[in-house]
Amino acid sequence: MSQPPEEILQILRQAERVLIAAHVFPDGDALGSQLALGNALESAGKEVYLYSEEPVSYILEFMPGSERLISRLPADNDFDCAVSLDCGDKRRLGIGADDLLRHKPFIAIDHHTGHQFFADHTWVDAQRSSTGEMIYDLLRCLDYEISKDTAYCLYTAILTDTGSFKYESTTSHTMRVAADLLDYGIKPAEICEQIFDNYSTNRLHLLQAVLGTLSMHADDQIAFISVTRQMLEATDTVPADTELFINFPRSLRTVKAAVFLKETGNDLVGVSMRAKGEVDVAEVARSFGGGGHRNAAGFKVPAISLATLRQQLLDRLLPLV
Ligand SMILES: [Mn+2]
Repeated sequence: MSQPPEEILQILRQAERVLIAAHVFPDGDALGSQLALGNALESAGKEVYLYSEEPVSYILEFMPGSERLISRLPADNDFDCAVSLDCGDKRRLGIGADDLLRHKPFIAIDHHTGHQFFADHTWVDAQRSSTGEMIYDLLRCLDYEISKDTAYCLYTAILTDTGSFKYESTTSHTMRVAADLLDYGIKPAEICEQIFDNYSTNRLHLLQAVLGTLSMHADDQIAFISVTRQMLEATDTVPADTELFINFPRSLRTVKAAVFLKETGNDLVGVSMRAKGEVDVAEVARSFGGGGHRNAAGFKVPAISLATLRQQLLDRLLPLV
C-alpha cells in the first residue's frame, strides 16, 4: 500500500485555486472523495471549484455539499492545479476531458487497476478499497482539518465502494480509516439509512421488471439481467435507480459472474459486471474498451441488441467459470 507522493502534497500545499473533478455519473466514492477534498482544501484557505459534467443523481443528493457542483468552468479558468478523482481513464472525465486536462499541473488520484496515466502527477494504488480511503491518508499527510462533513463524505465513499465492507478490497487499513472517521462524530446507521433505505416505490417496480429478465447459464454460474428504456418509462424511473440491482444476481450461491445490460438511452448500451473469486471481469471489460477492478468492471458500446451483446459476453465468460 502506497502513501501520497511528496510532489502531489507540495502542489496541493502551494495551490491557491484548485479545480477538482471526478468521473462522469459520479458514484458514492467519486462524489464523496471530491466533496471531502474540496472541504479540506477550503478549510486550509484555498479557493475550490468542484466540477461535474452531469448532475448528481438524486440518490446521492443527501451528501453535504453536493449542491455545490458546477457543470461549467468559470470564465477566467485560471487554476493553480486540477485534480481528478476515482477516474482510471481520461474518457471517464466526460466530453470535456481535454478541456480539464489543459489545467496544469494535473493530478490524478485513483485506485483502478489498469489506470491509464493521463495526468502530470499520478497517485494510483489498486490495493486501495476506494479513492475515499486514499483521500483520508492524503488529508492526514497534509495535516488539513477533517470536519464532520468531510468525515461523512469519506465514510460514504468507502462504504459504497466496498459494498458495505464486504468486497475483497477491504483491508485492515480500510477498517482503521473507517474507525478514525467515526471519531469525527458521524453515525454509520444514519449514512446507511440514506444510502440503502431511501428508495422510491417506483424503483421497486423497476426492480420487479428487471428481475423478470434474469437468465442463468453454465450451471447457474453466470447470470444476466437487463433494463430497457421502456422499463424506465413505464415505471417513471431514471438510470440511477438501477444502482445496486446487480447485487441480486451476484448474491446467488452458484454465481461466479453477474452481468447487467443497460439500455438507458443516448444510443449506448452500458454493461456492469461483478465477479467472485478468481474470475476477472476487468479483463473482459477491457476487451470491449472499458475497465474497472477484477471483481467489478464495466463498459459502454454503441447501440446493439441486448440479445446479441448477451451472447457475445457469454462467449467470453464461459471459459472463465
Ligand atoms: Mn472508486
